[in-house]
Amino acid sequence: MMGNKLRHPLSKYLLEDRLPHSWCPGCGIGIALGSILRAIDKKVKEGAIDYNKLVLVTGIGCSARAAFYVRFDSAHTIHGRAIPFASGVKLANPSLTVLVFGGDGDIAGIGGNHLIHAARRNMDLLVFMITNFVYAMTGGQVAPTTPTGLYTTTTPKGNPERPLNAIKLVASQNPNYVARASATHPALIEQYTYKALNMEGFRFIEIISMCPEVFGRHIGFNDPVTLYKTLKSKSIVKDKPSLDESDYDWNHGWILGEYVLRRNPGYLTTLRRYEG
Ligand SMILES: Cc1ncc(C[n+]2csc(CCOP(=O)(O)OP(=O)(O)O)c2C)c(N)n1
Repeated sequence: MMGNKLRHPLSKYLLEDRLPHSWCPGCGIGIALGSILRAIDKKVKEGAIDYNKLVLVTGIGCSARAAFYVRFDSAHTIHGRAIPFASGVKLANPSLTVLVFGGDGDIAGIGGNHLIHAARRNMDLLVFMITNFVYAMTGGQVAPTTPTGLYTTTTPKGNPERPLNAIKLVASQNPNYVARASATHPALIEQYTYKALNMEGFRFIEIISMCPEVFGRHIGFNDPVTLYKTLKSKSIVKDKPSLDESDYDWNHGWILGEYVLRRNPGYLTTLRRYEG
């Protein structure tokens, strides 16, 4: 039994009996989740959100396992379908704060169609997409986000495709908030989450993340620290970047920042107007 003094500051939000978690040493998913939980904790302490009304919905993948570890309502659904499941939760009980957390394959690959339409509807969800550039859980296959030219287990001669820019894709619809953060910059994840938590409408935060095992190791990084430092050096923070600056490639890296901030009515507000 641990005394209160030794409890982790985020214990309230984590099912500690499920630990240790399944993420590899050096993986960025835990850093991302920790930063999100710190932002939630601030909001809960300020009385801006109700801890008892938090819901986390995930699909399938390493990132999606976050649903196993949080100590509030969560649903671990099927691959690519976290957004429609979460939309149903929000529509059934609009008083809930509904979060979606998933990998780039889950959210923008198999679930890409749902991503577009939830953004188009300005559905009242906060979606976090972990971009680790591969399908990690299944062994490092090419993902829609894999930078051109990189080795993956299914592109042994290099990825011939250009990566999907989820920032531009989501922004082209009707979302209220679009930002890109990185597990190499946890304070930014916390800051953007804090800002987006109480907004209505569709909010999308892409989080670039380290997968040392089936991404880093496969492209020649022998230890997680070197991969971390490399991703950090490729992450440029910018104040109000333009959407044209959101394209990325492995050589030039990527711009972190807030790409879209609007205060349009969310889906539920719009729906109520139609229902009179
Ligand atoms: C319908 C369906 N297709 C394929 C799979 C196999 N599968 C499980 S996890 C996964 C990849 C997950 O990758 P990503 O969403 O990027 O998450 P990560 O593991 O990188 O966090 C795949 C293809 C599945 N479970 N269900």
